[in-house]
Amino acid sequence: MTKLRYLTPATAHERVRNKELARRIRVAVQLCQPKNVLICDGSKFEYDELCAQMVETGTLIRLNEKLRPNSYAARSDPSDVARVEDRTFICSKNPDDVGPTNKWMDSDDAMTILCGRLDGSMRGRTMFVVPFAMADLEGKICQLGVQISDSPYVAVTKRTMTRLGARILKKLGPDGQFIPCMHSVGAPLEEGQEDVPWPCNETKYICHFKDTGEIWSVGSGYGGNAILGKKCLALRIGSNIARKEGWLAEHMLILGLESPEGKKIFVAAAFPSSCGKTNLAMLKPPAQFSDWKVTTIGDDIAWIYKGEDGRAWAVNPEFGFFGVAPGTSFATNPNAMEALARDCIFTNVALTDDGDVWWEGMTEEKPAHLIDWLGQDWTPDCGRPAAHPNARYTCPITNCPSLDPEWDNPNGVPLSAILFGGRRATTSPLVVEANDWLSGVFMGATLGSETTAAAVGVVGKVRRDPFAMLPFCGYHMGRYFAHWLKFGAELTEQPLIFGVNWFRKGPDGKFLWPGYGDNMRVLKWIFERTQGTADAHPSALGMVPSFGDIDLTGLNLDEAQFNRLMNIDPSEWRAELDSQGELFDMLGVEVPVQLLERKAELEAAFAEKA
Ligand code: SAT
Ligand code: MN
Repeated sequence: MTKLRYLTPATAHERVRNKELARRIRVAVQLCQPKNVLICDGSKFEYDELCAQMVETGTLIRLNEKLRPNSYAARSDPSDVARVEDRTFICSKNPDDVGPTNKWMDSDDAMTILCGRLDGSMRGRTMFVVPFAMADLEGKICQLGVQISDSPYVAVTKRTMTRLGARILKKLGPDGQFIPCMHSVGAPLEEGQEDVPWPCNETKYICHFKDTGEIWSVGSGYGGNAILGKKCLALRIGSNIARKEGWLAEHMLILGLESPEGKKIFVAAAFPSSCGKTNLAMLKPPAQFSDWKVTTIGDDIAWIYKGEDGRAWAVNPEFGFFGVAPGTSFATNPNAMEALARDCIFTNVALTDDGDVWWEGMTEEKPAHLIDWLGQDWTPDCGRPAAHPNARYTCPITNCPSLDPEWDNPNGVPLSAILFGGRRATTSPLVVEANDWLSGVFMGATLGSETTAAAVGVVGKVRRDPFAMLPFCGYHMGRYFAHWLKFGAELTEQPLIFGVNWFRKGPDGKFLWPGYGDNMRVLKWIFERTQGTADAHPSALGMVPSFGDIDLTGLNLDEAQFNRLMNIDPSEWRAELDSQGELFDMLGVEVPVQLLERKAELEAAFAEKA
């Protein structure tokens, strides 16, 4: 029988040909003192074995094989349920490198703290060495990383979320460079000590070393805190690499949009975490648009570069989805529901009595009894949510029925449009087309959104979230704006830029726009704008559709309601510009002067008439 090949810590590094990786393994072993070492090959056998072990230890619960084949549920520690922005640091020698929107720490101080926290932190545990690639190995901007982790949950999740395994080590060769990612849950097991299902540490540090490109995370096993290829590498370190190399690392979905005539465009869209990126990426057009096709390339991250043809090309560096479960249903996102039918790991969802999963919004009728995400009995009248609002699924991208045939093209896809969207109850209209790249960049730079459960903290408060990158831009935000302007100026054909808001509410507090599949109507107008076939009229913010320009057939939405959805209210915008000004003031002299000029232009347009 085949077995996982655990290595003796002291000699594990000898099994690795890459010299730098061997050195790092040796150092990590000395520092963290694991029980043994496993170099992950990314095989299905390895995945199944590690999952089986986690079932034994209680970290995973195997779901009913008939209802949810090859799938598991995990319950995290209640203190470890989301990204922790106030424990996330960009470390460098110079505080000015990271700007006021990031938490800075001196890199030497950070290393001293981290080494202290990691000292003996893997005692009694296996140290997994996980070689992975972000983006296709043949692609120009593919980045290789190696994550060292003491979490088997992280090791298996990374197999779903990244291109993982032996071929990465082969590609690295003896001298190849990679991004080192060091991770520990920070919960050593002493001799005879019983383990808990979700080991973690109350004290968390997620550190990005700007000067060396390393990532070190200790204390958490959840999502972006622990799956270090995602926000840490693909965005925070990625944005630094992108700036140096002249491309963009963005918090964006990528979708394909094909008209009934067979004309196809590709669109990228930035929304803050938990604002419906996955739903838009997998949108299923409503019945009257069934001759339109929406296809999925990515749901969270886009790396955008200038192609040889001078256009902006985008790749999804990921390999799977780590999506928000609550709210996902056959009504809101049927493609996701099909993708989740098998091969998934669910975290912090509720369990049904027949061994399946459930979360708020999955079905209209709530089950009569569940085990909630805390492991407690749950009934509809108990007054607690059954799933945590940031409960997530991990699912292979290839499960997705709307997957675009180009999803793994190493060159990516050429973009015709870029969307910026926030969650705004007021102020922002359903859709606006920027007049040019500069006003589009201004839209991105001043994006605001109500906070969600994806990060620990208050939910529902409007905060500025430039480019939906506030928690993910690994350097000074003002310089990032300048980088966007420069990138656009170098393109020979720029994508059109649009601002969208699916979340506007009426005075009764109800959403004015149905959203979900009906967003197809807005996508169709955007498609037609890229082809020059849809009408629009100028407004202070940019080109906007009039009633009749967006196809509303079959929707019960009259002209007055449409106008409310599209309303650009000068007094709301004066307040909005003031709030945008606070962000610009905070970023100081680094804000490109063109953006300040654009702001002045808008201020003049919205000024109170004397
Ligand atoms: O960063 S996570 O991967 O935990 C999820 C998100 O915030 O989008
Ligand atoms: Mn995200």
